[in-house]
Amino acid sequence: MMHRFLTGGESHGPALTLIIEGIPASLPLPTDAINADLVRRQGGYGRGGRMRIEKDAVEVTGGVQDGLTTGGPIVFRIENRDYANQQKRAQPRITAPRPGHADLVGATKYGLPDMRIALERSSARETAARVAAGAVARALLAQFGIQVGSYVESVGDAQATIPDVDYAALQAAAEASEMRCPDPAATVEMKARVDHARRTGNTLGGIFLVWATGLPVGLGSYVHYDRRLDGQLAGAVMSIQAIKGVEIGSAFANALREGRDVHDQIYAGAAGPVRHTNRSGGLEGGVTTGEPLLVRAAMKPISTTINPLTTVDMATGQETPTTYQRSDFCAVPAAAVVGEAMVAWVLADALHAKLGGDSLAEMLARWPLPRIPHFDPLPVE
Ligand code: EPS
Repeated sequence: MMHRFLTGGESHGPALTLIIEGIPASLPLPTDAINADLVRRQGGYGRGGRMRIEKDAVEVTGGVQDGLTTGGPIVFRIENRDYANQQKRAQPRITAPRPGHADLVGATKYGLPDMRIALERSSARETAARVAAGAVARALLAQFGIQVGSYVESVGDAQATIPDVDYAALQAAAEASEMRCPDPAATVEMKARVDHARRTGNTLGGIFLVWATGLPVGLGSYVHYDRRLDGQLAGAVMSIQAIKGVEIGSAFANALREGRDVHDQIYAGAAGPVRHTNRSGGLEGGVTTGEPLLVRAAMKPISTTINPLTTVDMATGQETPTTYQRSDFCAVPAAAVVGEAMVAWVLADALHAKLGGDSLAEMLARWPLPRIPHFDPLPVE
């Protein structure tokens, strides 16, 4: 791995801190672009009261000078505006875990006297820092013409019909939708499902797709398990809070088909081999094919529900309904933006591993990469 990042901080602590290591020097890094992604993550129909309080933005405290990376660790601080309110609120001890959240496993694993301590760090608030890391990765990828975007395919059982248009057009439509869904009719249906969940004290999950275009052939490798890009992508996306399934291309549908109906056949085009399908999702042998990368993820419904679930109060040993403070009803649109960040992060690292270099100029000197292998023509007899 060329790049690393660590996040620190709690959901209702003073701030989130992000340290990024390994980004090449002299990369233009406008703070506005990072903050624009933070705003995108805060959006989406179905968010709870917290998003009306937060105004996420990075304070850059290291690794950037005059808008360019220095090669040193990049350090960001994202303020939690709710911290001030939290200081004034009484914080009763939590002893009854919410099923689906990290409350019970966290308190058991770390021997915590109060499940609130586990809740604070396991919270998806941490994804604000991940999106900032992803924005840095995105800035690096953009130098090479690589774009990353996302859209929501379903929320609950409301499913979009995605037209077969280019990804830039889908991105524009997704940005215009309150559900990050390029299908306007499905957006209406999804919002109705969220309204129903809100009315009935329930929550909803869904499925989103992250795409990347402009990729070279040859990111990742088949030579070791930990260099396979599909494994890295699945791990990175699965690590997002509430993500429980990841698929590359049409993997689950492919498993139901015969091989001749799955593999993306290779045809002779004017400028080299071409494919007319992309069921592999842009990866063969854990290596990018140069086709669009397609990563789909399933998010479970949020585990904090107004209408309670049954749990056990660990202080009394008695069954009890869960208690509710505040939460989102559906965060699939936000999760899609976090998915973009994690995919961008993995791709930027793989690109840097492929090209090498300590500065952007050193990386660009090795660009573009060949798109087809070189074979000497067969000797004429
Ligand atoms: C979260 C609970 C909610 C969400 C939060 C994740 O926060 P609160 O408990 O303050 O209402 O809004 O997400 C964010 C704060 C965010 O920035 O995405 C949880 O328990 O995971």
